Amino acid sequence: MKKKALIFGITGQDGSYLAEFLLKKNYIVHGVKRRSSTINTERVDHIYQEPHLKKRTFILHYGDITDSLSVTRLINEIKPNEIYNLAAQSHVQVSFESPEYTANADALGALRILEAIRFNKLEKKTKFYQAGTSELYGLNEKVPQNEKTLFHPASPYGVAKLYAHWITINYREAYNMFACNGILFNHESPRRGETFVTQKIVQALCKIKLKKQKTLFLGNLYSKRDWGHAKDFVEAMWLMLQQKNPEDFVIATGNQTTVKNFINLVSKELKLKIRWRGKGIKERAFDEDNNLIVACDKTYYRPLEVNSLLGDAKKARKKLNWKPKSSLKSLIIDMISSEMQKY
Ligand code: NAP
Ligand code: F7E
Repeated sequence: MKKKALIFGITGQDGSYLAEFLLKKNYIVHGVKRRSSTINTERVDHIYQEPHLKKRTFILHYGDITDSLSVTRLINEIKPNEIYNLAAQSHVQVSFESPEYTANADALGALRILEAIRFNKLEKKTKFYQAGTSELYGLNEKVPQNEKTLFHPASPYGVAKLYAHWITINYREAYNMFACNGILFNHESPRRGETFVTQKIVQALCKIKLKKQKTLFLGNLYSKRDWGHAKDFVEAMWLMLQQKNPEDFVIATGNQTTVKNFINLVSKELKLKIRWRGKGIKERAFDEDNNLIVACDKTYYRPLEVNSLLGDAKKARKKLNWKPKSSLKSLIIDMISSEMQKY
């Protein structure tokens, strides 16, 4: 019998890669999409067209992680073997503007799924994956960060995800459920949302190269992130649910880069020669003809910044036999080539 997976957050970056991955593994994939006034299924629409995937079973349902009834009903109808909770208001800066909604979706969303598994008496059948985050480490800059590093979240997003992390452990310990947290460091791809910094930089510099945009405005250029490729990271989610026992795992590349260096790397790939001048919010980059290419804008600074994230994924390497396949350079090339194809 084919296994059934249910993905909350199927229309997002990770949801779309995970759906492709599970379909290739012969799962029946169910996904939950939200009602929206514009089409929000662009990241998964191709699944119906791709010859190697289209014969597989892929079903989308309407639902919302803030709506217990829809969550409970879907889990009851589908009775999945595996549930992946990737649904979230996932933008850290936006979480400062919409803290209550972020808590409702990102913290209580996990609880609603866990409780629905219990309510439907599926504790023995259904395994649960919770999309945890390196944002849990927040102000704890002791690097590299691993499963034992203390959490100190620095945003309403991070605090909401802390609740989701612990409620997942609580249901595992109290009800013996197969529930795991993946503590995933930043992962990007051509499908990354346009307001996250890597995609914003790639899209703007491609447009600047093609003379379709003049200047890219950003916030803090000096935060350091451990950026991997989303395609590699979704495999780790699945591997966690194939283990004998449920455990939590850090998933990361183990390499750290500043936002400024990411700009330099993208510029290099695009053969855009840029030179930096000034300091702090006045720091700017110019091209050879002295055109302003990058400038800082206080709109993009956060009330509190997470300065340094660097993951230690030794446990995943050892127990899941997982390691990233993509380098930062190949991630950047992938993102640039996908962006350039649009023109
Ligand atoms: P994403 O692209 O922002 O996708 C989020 C998904 O959640 C979308 O499908 C979105 O639907 C859905 N969603 C949001 N609110 C919802 C609600 N109320 N009900 C149902 N669905 C809802 O995020 P991602 O990068 O794929 O990340 C996936 C998960 O991993 C998220 O939980 C994120 O917090 C976490 N995470 C991400 C990273 C990373 O670097 N990417 C790292 C660590 C953890 P719409 O398409 O309709 O908006
Ligand atoms: O910011 C700085 C910003 O929004 C990265 C989410 O997937 O990963 C992501 O959260 C850094 C920050 O990602 C701009 O201040 C500068 O220091 O791309 P980001 P994030 O905040 O690290 C974690 C692991 C998640 O779990 C989240 O869901 O870049 N930065 N200038 C900027 N960031 C943005 N977005 N826009 C700027 O203009």
